Amino acid sequence: MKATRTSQRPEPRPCKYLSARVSLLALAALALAAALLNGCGGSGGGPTLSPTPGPGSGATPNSTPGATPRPAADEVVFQSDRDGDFDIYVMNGDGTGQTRLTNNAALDVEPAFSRDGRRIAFASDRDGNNEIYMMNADGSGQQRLTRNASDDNEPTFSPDGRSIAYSSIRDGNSDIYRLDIATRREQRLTTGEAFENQPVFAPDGSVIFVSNARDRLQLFRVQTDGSPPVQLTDSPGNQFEPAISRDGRRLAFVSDRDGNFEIYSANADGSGQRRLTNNTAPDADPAFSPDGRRLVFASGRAGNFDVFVLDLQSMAAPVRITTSRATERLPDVR
Ligand SMILES: [Ca+2]
Ligand SMILES: [Ca+2]
Ligand SMILES: [Ca+2]
Ligand SMILES: [Ca+2]
Repeated sequence: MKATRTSQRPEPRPCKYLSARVSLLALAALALAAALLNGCGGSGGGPTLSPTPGPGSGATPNSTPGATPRPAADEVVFQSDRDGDFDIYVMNGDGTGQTRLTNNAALDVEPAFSRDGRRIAFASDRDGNNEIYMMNADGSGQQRLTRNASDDNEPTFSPDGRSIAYSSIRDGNSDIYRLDIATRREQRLTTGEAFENQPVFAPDGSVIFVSNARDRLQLFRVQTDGSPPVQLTDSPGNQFEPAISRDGRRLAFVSDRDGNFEIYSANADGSGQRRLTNNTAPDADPAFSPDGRRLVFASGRAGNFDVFVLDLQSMAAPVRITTSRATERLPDVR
């Protein structure tokens, strides 16, 4: 989620990470909204606190019978520019214990936990352009995984932790690639002239992503066996920033169909869409908790981007777990 963004602010670096993500949005004539979404050049939205989904909008992910629900204290990884440039941070699920994992003047963005929670993949331009990196969950052992002159962004671990999917503009427009971590062999998963980005690995090993192949942004799914992508949504407006629950049954994503960025849920095939947020500020970056009962996301509803937690069962008002006036975005949960 991220290449040369559409920021109108003078300082380019804090917004550069949004390149690939914003290039899609710009194509969709969403430059202004994208700027708001990115927290670049916009106020981040109004101060509304109304989370209120309408009746029937509560998503109730299926849970495994007999499974012990994880406590609310899942760990959340996110990106913040609170110390002057974007770095990766972690915190407890209630917002306590916020700790910086990367510490340099480069952009360190787009963190994603491995399924076992032991590693974090992220993108950084510390070596000159955006590359995919991996580190242990405590920030140690940082290593570069890609090495080329184009921007590589939006890493997501495969369910077995052996590969990472990501977006790259190395072939002229943004496409989805997969990297085998052990061999460093790379596989291109999408082709063609459309822009594909924002990949997330599903539990079955397929990859869900965003494409403008059908004019607007819609969600697609592609297998890694070379078969063509399957379109999941054909909805009004633009659909982007997908997330999938660990049982593979539920999607969450962002859509602008109702006039601003709201978070929606759907079944894995794109059916049964429901709006989960309803306010004038941008709501973005959804990620499911491991038990599927909560959604962590970023919202500008407090005047700048912060991380919030939404209980999908009670659908009570989301809880804000960061309070910095800086930009906190792209949370992931373990
Ligand atoms: Ca940094
Ligand atoms: Ca690169
Ligand atoms: Ca909103
Ligand atoms: Ca903030």
